[in-house]
Amino acid sequence: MPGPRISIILAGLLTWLLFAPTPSHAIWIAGTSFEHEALAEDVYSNAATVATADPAVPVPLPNSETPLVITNSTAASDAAGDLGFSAAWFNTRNLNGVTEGDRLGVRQETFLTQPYPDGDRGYTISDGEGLIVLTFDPVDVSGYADVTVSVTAFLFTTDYEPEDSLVIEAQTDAGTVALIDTTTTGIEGSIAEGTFVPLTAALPEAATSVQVVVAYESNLLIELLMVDDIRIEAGTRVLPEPATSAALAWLAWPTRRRRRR
Ligand SMILES: [Ca+2]
Ligand SMILES: [Ca+2]
Ligand SMILES: [Ca+2]
Ligand SMILES: [Ca+2]
Repeated sequence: MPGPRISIILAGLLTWLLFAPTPSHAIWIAGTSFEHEALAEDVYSNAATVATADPAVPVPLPNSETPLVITNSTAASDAAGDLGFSAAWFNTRNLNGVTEGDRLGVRQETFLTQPYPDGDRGYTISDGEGLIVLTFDPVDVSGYADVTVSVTAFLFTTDYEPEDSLVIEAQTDAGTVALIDTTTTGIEGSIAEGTFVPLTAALPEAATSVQVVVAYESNLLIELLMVDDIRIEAGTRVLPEPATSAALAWLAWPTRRRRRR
């Protein structure tokens, strides 16, 4: 049995090894790459996305019978270990939004000349003729430090007007951070077009929950957005796992026992 001083040194060393920041080996918390949803060679229509809709009221975009996956329930996503998501449309332009068959939801776009950043499918949003908001399930990040949110985005190469915008943000209980926000700058010049661009933001250290939101305002089929490889990761686990606690307790045990004498 090691002496008390050795025990303390060993415990300290083990603690440092376990809790030292490991930026090159991020700890996976949650995410999705849309690889477990069904694929359909079809387009999506929703008769409620019309020019007369109240701009302040979101129009939910449920799955179609095709089946095109626009929204995935938490339960269905949990089965695959993925993050769930849901989509809604807002009438921001007094146009008929996704009434005519648009590319939307989990898709495998065959026009791509480069691979998806992960797997062989992603989430496409195009020709919304209004604002489409894709919201991912909330994630508990308490017990982690140096938490980051990453989303990889692809915008088809075209001329975006100032009214078009892309906002991807991480909404936390300690504030919202943007991975990208083109609402004041416009899309042109704010992000490379025609390629997958990884976007990352660090969460406030006080955040204990986070929700990733993608909001895309556009009006043409060619103004096509894809997102993929959604990741919520940590640099450090703050709370020790039970096995770790047991190991530390064992190393400290001789010290405690001697003190009690
Ligand atoms: Ca993917
Ligand atoms: Ca449309
Ligand atoms: Ca452009
Ligand atoms: Ca446009």
